[in-house]
Amino acid sequence: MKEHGIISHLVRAMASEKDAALAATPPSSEYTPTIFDRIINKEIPSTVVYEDDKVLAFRDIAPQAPVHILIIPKVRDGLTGLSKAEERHFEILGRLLHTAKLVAKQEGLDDGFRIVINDGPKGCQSVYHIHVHLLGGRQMDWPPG
Ligand code: TR5
Repeated sequence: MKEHGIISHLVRAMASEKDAALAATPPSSEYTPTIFDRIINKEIPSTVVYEDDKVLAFRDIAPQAPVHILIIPKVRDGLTGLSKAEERHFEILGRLLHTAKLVAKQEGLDDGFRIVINDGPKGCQSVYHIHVHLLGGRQMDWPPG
């Protein structure tokens, strides 16, 4: 990804989630890199809270709750979003959710937490590398906006 692309991406991350999602371009191919590739490769710093050979969990740059962590697969394998999930992804999808549970425990979210997976423009997705949002540390509302 070119530098100007990264900067505009960062600026979008600072805007509202909805604005960022509407400005985001779904990838032209399943191989189009995203900002998360650079975070995985440690080319861009992030606050990592959990890492193993398959997944990475790091703090969201624009937290929507006292605890806001993103859990992502290190290899995207076509999973730009949940809507692209196929049978070969069953294991990594389970791993993402299980990691969310582990990290919730690690963060002391014993009274509850929320998991969010945004998909596509109407689902407010702004980064096309599947990710699970783990939100906690405050009372959540229902329905979500
Ligand atoms: O909108 P969706 O569901 O696609 O979630 C993408 C999330 O990535 C948003 O909550 C953003 O705040 C978050 N984000 C975006 C960037 C970023 C990040 N979290 C940590 N570090 C980040 N860097 C360094 N750069 C971003 N552009």
